[in-house]
Amino acid sequence: PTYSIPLTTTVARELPRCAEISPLLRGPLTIDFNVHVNLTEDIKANPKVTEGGHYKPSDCKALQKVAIIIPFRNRDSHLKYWLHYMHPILQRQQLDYGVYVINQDGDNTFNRAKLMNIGYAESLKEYDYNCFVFSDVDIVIMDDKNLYRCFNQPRHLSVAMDKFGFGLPYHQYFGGVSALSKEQFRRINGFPNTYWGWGGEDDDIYNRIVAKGMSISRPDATTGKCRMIKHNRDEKNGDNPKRFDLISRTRHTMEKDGINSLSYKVVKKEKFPLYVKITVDAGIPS
Ligand code: UDH
Ligand code: NGS
Repeated sequence: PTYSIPLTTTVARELPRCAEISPLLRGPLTIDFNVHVNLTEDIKANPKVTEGGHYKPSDCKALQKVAIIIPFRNRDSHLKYWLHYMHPILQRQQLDYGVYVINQDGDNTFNRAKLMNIGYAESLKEYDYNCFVFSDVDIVIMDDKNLYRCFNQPRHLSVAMDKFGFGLPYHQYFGGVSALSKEQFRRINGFPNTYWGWGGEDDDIYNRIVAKGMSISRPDATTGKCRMIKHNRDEKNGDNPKRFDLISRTRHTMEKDGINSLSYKVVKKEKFPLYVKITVDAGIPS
């Protein structure tokens, strides 16, 4: 008998694991919010980012699958800068990542922590993420060695913000940008859903972490430098008068207020070239 031998064969080859520290990192960066940024140009400048703001290295297997979650409402001008600066950095960090902008629909009081819970839940419907970076839309790191990935302990990344004189405002501060592995997030029952308006939700998350016997991992204050876009107080995000009472009771409330009690409705899901925007009905203050 005669056999025909295929002329080409495709062998599925496993990529090598990416290096522990990416060789593409540059160190300190200039971040300037006065430069002109243009979304169309940024889309062109990031050709390897696929629809929905997803990227993974083509020459090595990323060490983690990272969902980047941005709580959002009416901050398009800030988002433009975030996308402009962060996409190139995240690619140099050799992450397998996706960007999720969780947009609170309507004009009820803002709820940052609940939006971050929603981002966790929604991103997991799309991909098998094992690390979640939660980032304010107005913060950009000044050193690409500050990695947007997860560590053995919950990670705080925005440890030296310009507005705090490049240091922490207080030792327990956990606001701005943070990263938790799926396991760490589940261990603390996610974030509280009950902080409506400004303040305290990040302190509640800190309390949850400590209550579960974990500690905070941080980069040093040089690597951890970052800039925040100056802005005025938003509408419908005034100081939450209940925040001090709430943070005094985290240990009692965290088991029933969190990812296990999360309820919301997706209003719209849009895939843009550099991010996914999920518009949600987060409910009304209780
Ligand atoms: N956010 C929105 N829209 C809002 C409110 C908050 O997108 O209407 C998101 C955004 O990602 C922001 C984050 O939630 O970065 C944190 O909210 P914030 O910016 O209100 O908190 P921050 O501490 O500012 O950055 C507090 C008010 C600053 C007033 C300064 C007056 N000089
Ligand atoms: C604390 C807030 C935090 C807030 C931090 C920094 O007082 O939520 O200030 O705020 N805690 C409480 O109010 C209980 S900032 O200077 O960025 O506006 O993150």
